[in-house]
Amino acid sequence: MITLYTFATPNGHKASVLLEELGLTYKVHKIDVVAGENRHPDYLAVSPIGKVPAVVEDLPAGKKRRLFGSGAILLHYAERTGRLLPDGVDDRAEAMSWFQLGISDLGPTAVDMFRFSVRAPEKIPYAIDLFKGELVRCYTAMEARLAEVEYLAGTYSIADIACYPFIAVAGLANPGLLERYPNMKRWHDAIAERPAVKRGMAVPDY
Ligand SMILES: N[C@@H](CCC(=O)N[C@@H](CS)C(=O)NCC(=O)O)C(=O)O
Repeated sequence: MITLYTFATPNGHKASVLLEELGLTYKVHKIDVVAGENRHPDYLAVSPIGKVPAVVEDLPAGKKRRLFGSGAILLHYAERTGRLLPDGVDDRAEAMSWFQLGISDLGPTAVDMFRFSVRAPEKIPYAIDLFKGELVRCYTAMEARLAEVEYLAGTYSIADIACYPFIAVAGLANPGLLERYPNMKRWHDAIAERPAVKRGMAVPDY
């Protein structure tokens, strides 16, 4: 059995969308990061950095396998199932590049933008402008790519799952944003309609 430790956040949703897309059976253990449950020693044994998502999988003979971080979870299950990643060195290289844009650029930049523009007690224009500019770089790159192909890696893959939840939340928080990026909007709307994505984006259901 797979246990997904998660909360209703874009990084958590990457993992639940993936598990739904792959049709894997899993149970959900909600970790309330607002209440600080992610810093409890029991959870730090699962995710040493104390962030969601993480996964623990029961193996034969009482063994367990843990994975923490959305990137590790997406890659692990895509590789193990042989799904949601294109075949062929060139196509896979392109997929990895967009996957990493989601994991290393879009996600952390969006989180920092939220911290500095919403959470910070003192608003620092330099930081807000910096992260806004970095987000625009991500959106501009995705828009140009999606003007050429249907999905980031050509076919639907973990590259899309690595990016979609942060684009979805940005669209909700900034009405009119997606209209400025019509190809990204077309991509977003197509992914939003996927039944597995709808289920994954509703986890945890509290
Ligand atoms: N690199 C990690 C980042 C995970 C992350 O930042 N998770 C956030 C929720 S979206 C979190 O757990 N925040 C709690 C905290 O930072 O204390 C990933 O891709 O999963």
